[in-house]
Amino acid sequence: MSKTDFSDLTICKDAQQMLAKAREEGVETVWDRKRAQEPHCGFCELGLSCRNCAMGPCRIDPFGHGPQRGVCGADAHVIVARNVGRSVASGAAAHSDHGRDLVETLHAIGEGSTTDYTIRDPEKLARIAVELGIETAGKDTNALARAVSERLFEDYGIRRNSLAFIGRAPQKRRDLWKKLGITPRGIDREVVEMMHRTHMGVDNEPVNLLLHAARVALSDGWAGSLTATELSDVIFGTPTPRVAQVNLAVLKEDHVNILVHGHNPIVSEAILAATKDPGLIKAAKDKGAAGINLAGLCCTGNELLMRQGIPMAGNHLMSELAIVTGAVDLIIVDYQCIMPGLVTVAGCYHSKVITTSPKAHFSGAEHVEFSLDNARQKALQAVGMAIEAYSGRDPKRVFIPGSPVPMMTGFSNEAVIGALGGTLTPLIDAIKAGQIRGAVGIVGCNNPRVKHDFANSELAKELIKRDILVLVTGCATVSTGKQGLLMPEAASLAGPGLSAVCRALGIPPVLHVGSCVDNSRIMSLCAALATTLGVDISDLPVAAAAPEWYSEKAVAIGLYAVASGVFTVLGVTPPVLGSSVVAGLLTNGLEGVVGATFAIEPDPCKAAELIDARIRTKRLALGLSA
Ligand code: XCC
Ligand code: SF4
Repeated sequence: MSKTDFSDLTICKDAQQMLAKAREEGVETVWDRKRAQEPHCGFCELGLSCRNCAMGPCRIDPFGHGPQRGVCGADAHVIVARNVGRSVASGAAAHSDHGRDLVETLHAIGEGSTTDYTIRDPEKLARIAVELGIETAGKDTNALARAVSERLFEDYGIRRNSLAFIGRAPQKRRDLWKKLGITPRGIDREVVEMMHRTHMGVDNEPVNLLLHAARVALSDGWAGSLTATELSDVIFGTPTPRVAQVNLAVLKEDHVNILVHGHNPIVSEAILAATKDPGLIKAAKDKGAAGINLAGLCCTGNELLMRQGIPMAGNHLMSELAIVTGAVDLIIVDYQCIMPGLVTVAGCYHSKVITTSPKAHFSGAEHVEFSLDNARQKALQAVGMAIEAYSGRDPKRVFIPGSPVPMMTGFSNEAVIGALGGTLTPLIDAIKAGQIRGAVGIVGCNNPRVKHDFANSELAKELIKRDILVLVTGCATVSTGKQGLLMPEAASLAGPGLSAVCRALGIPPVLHVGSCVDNSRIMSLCAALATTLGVDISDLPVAAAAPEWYSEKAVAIGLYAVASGVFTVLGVTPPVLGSSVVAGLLTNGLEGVVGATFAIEPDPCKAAELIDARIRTKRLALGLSA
């Protein structure tokens, strides 16, 4: 049982208060369900179980007393490697299928078959067209939209020699991928090939399996996710810096409260537009509300936050607790990271859950299917349902804790380079001078196995102290935002060099660069830095960390970072320790192959030390001060 103040489960006051309320009201949360699962299966934790075929399921005894092979004869190394491969395939598929939805949206805009979406950044569309080698002369924006989307569709299905954006990676890196035979050829192709290889009796050599896992991950990082980011910018606008707010207090007691949850801005942007509809605002007022309030959760929240400054109610582990406030009238979801338990929690209150994607139905939720030709109308309908639900709210059960924390957002690469005067030179100079010793992307999730938000925010604090610039995406954004680290004032927590740079530019020492797919922004920035310096990404004083990761998408992100040359620290042990070959390759052997590895370190202070040591080594190798 946890302490009654719940401070052992989460560092966030708003979460602690909602956990107390949930306990009082008999509402089960993710932490209760996790406890009910303990102890977790030891075979699965080590990656030693397999159910890939009906001769099994099988498991390998890690102590050597029981079976050492599955029924088919697969040993521990093959089983663990196959399991890693399938996780990477699932994660890459999730990001990339999200990207595909944006390609389809761009195509529909170009064809004129949707009028519910437009192109807000035609200059970026034109830049991408040039990058992809598309003739732009004489083409209007719609023609460019068609041409770009048609080229990007080919990254999914058709076999080409190379992916559209692969040219962004430094030449040295591309040469290395080629030498290793892991240049990604197509998004769907690499995922499908992984499913093929992990079928019984196909690829039974762990190193070969892991190399393909790297190829799958690269197709995510340099194609699927990158496509999602770039086209979201084209369609919904490239983010620019602005101040917004975060935590549960962004909910408003006297408003109709709508939360968007999921990943794809296609639905959440339509909802945002609908909340501004004068007829609906009037309808809300007629019901006694002061207005309609929209806030985000998880990555679709990050998408709206980055581009529109819409406040964030919380991250992954806050999604159920947001409903426990009793103030959420509607939660509208697209896909990914939406816990099925959300529907049960909503059932304890008046809150309505609406699903929107044909790919993501939830038992117990209402389904309002969005498509490109009905998005505006469906969004109006959904907001109307929120207003209806508001009438059923029980004011006696409403408790919104605390007050909102301000946070800066919107640091797209375009915005960063713009703020630096149009080139990377000032950033490179600051790195050379040691004012900024290096940069680290803290990415991803929460996991109830880790004290909520603790590892994400402590690691950020430890790094900025050491003059290491931090870039955050996904759920780590909310963790660090709630601690005040995303405001320029946080410069006072940074080391002297970083602090001076932040003060000069008026920026925070922790920059919000977007959602999970926007980790591709970090890769593109690393690539641009490496290319400018004439080195490979693995030569840069950079690292990545996923202190509280839970998702298969995080596995794909971690692996594309490593395969691109970025040292990556995981705070949660992945299920690989059952194979010395797989664990050894991931945490050591890959260094000699791709110039980077994973490290596993749950303690954020020790993780910061590992990263610091790495950055020191890389700086010295570049002939810079440590
Ligand atoms: Fe999901 Fe993207 Fe993880 Fe948050 S961070 S829990 S994947 S919402 Ni990407
Ligand atoms: Fe067992 Fe092999 Fe089938 Fe896996 S693939 S379940 S190890 S027989």
